[in-house]
Amino acid sequence: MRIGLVGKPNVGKSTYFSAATLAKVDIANYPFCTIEANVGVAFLAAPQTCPCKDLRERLESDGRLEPVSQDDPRQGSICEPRTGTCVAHIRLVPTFLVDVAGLVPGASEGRGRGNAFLSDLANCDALIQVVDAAGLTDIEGNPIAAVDDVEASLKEETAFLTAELDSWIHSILDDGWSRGSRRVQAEGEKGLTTFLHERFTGLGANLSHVLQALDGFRNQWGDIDTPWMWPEERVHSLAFYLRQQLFPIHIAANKADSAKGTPWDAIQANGMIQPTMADMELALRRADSSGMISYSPGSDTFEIVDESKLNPAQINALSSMKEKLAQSGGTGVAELLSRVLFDALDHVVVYPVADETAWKDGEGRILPDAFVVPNGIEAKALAYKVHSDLGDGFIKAVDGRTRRIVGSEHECGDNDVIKIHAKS
Ligand SMILES: Nc1nc2c(ncn2[C@@H]2O[C@H](COP(=O)(O)OP(=O)(O)O)[C@@H](O)[C@H]2O)c(=O)[nH]1
Ligand SMILES: [Mg+2]
Repeated sequence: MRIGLVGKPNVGKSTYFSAATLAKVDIANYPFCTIEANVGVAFLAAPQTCPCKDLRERLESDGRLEPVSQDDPRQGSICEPRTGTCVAHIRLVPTFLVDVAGLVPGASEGRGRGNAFLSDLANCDALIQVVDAAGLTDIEGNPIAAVDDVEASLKEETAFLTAELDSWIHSILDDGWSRGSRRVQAEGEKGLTTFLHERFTGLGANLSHVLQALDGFRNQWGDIDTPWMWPEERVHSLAFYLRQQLFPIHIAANKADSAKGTPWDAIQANGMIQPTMADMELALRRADSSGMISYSPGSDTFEIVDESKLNPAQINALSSMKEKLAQSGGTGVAELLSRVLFDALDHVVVYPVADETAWKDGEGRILPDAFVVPNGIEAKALAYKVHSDLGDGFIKAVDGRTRRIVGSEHECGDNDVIKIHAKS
């Protein structure tokens, strides 16, 4: 999965990106070694406790494992993740994050990075627009003392992105419009559905997106009969309905630490809205990496490791951060990414293993892989994600919890442990 951060300059995209992709785990070890400069890996806590907790309980009750000792740095976790980590049975799983700079007026007409910018957006599975909830920047991102009306400026800021996307989709529609219209003449409304579906598959459109967009459009404009006669305004409105389906946009109302009240309540979005404090998240993760504090992303507090090693200014800064963090229930940075990945995109974490009893791989590592996959993915499709040979030779799968044999169409759910049998 790939989540894109987008927004006007100076809202905090790069800060958000750095914070979310800064992890103690060794990112250089990540199997995708050559990724573009603006792409990073964010590790997020799996929604459920790692199955290594169940495994530990089973081993303990069989007398094959001692109970967790007080000084266990992994606080009971016994899995051996190939990527990410697991402490206290909180398993971290990877997702790609992209810092998509270049939202400028007229991108849809080729200004700035133009089409490169738009195709970056199209390559993401979900978009988070970072906006300035403190009102410290104008619409072009220039720093200012403060805008007069933050709610109005937030509305303008979000409308700016959707307007660019609408214009871009409109231009794609215009491109083949006479061909699309001819299909409606020949096949009726179904012709338009097929035309749109084909035209926008490259942007991730499926049939249900197209049908839902047409539903909304029909409610506003009535029957789809003579598209060749539609005024520009009506074609643009079709672009609007398509964009709503193709590009749900989640909002990070950033700089929440400096915001007055909750101006993000005024934002209307077709995605989630979450106040965030990206620079605090970055400061906390850096302080944690350097051993000054102990902080887990998503938490609403942290511990100072050794106060005697800090100077009064550091202690002051940390205690003011602690207060703000407690007030807001966390910085929102990791929380928003989790909500987007697990709730909006409806993804789950599945653990493929080679041994359905010991939950190990072929080399004896416990639960080494955690795959982030669409909820309800079929066993055979999961097999393909593990390895194409496993998919091609798929025979059956075994549910590691119930030990039940399941077929290729078995739907996998969150936290499943699955053994796949394949012809070799
Ligand atoms: N007050 C406040 N400032 C922030 C926050 N996040 C980022 N900034 C500041 O906003 C400015 C622009 O940040 P940057 O990440 O470079 O923005 P980008 O242009 O969108 O990538 C920098 O001075 C950051 O320190 C935040 O949560 N609160
Ligand atoms: Mg930047």
